[in-house]
Amino acid sequence: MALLPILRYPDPRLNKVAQPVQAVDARIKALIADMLETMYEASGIGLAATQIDVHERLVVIDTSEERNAPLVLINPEITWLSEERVKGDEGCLSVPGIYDGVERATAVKVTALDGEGQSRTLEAEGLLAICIQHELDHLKGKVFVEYLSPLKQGRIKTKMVKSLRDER
Ligand code: K1U
Ligand code: ZN
Repeated sequence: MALLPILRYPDPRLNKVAQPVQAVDARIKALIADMLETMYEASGIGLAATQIDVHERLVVIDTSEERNAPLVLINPEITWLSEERVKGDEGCLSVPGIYDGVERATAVKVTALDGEGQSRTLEAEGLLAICIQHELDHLKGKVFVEYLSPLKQGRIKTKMVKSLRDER
């Protein structure tokens, strides 16, 4: 297994649209293992393949307190979003240190393949529903800060570019 580098906003590769996974084969299974290791090491609750510069429809999630309930979604599609909405603070491993409010559906239904290539449907609410919407946005090339005002986006971009420069 390996830790994978996570792209940092405003890297334009975060805006690429992911393509469907063609086969759940040994390459995809190895990628899932690496993505889970990377997500746990970064203390995240989710990670989309886009964030590690792989533009295929694959996300890993674990919103459990115990960090022992990995969820793998391959070629996920949201089939239903609740009308009820909630605005809550989100973070992103690609935008470290930034938390801000985004309005999301409180519940979703999703279809996807699991890590063995089996077809699954899932109903989610609470943090899991929010995380699924956030991760599926990554697959569409959308980062959560792009829901914020142009003024906030500009400030966040400046802060991220500065902190990347300072790290180098
Ligand atoms: O996509 C990502 O970068 C992962 C992201 C997922 C996410 C967090 C919060 C709301 C929606 C989606 C994170 O894991 S951010 C980091 C984090 O540690 C965290 C933030 C809020 C709750 C729990 C964990
Ligand atoms: Zn994110």
